[in-house]
Amino acid sequence: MASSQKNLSHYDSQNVPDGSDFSFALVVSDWNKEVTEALFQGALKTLQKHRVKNSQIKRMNVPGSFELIYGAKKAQEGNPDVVIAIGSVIQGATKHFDFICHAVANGVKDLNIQSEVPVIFCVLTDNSLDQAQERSGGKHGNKGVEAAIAALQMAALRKAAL
Ligand code: DLZ
Repeated sequence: MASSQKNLSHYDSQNVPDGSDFSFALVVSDWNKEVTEALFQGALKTLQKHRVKNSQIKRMNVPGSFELIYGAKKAQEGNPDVVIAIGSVIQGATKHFDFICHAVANGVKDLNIQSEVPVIFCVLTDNSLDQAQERSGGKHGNKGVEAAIAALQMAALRKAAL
């Protein structure tokens, strides 16, 4: 179902791994700051709610979503359990949108292949600021919350015995 039809941030807390032994690095893009800050706050509060210690949450800012790739790579070097890359790309009049969206999605995909530290893709790719606001604390929830849940699940998966 398309996210336009429901709030994707509803989840069952009982099924989320306890975060008290995990560490996270959140890399936040400055472009469309109002949106990325709301995504960051959603992720931060969700990690805290699931008992991640403040001392185990690091934040790093980068200028734009394109720089999330380098920022996330740098964050992986600190060996947190999981990195969350947070950005908001909004369609403009040119093809810039497509290039940035593809680059950051592929860059994050490559980092997941190359490193043991998973990187969660918390990058909104919207047609308008309204759409971005609806997904960063508006009627369709907050993608930052969903990213934090995914990060907790990946941290638990990483530590699980196979
Ligand atoms: C240049 C640019 C444009 C036009 N739009 C966005 C955007 O909507 N969201 C975003 O995160 N970044 C944007 N940027 C900046 C690029 O991501 C990048 O920071 C610059 O091209 C410098 O490498």
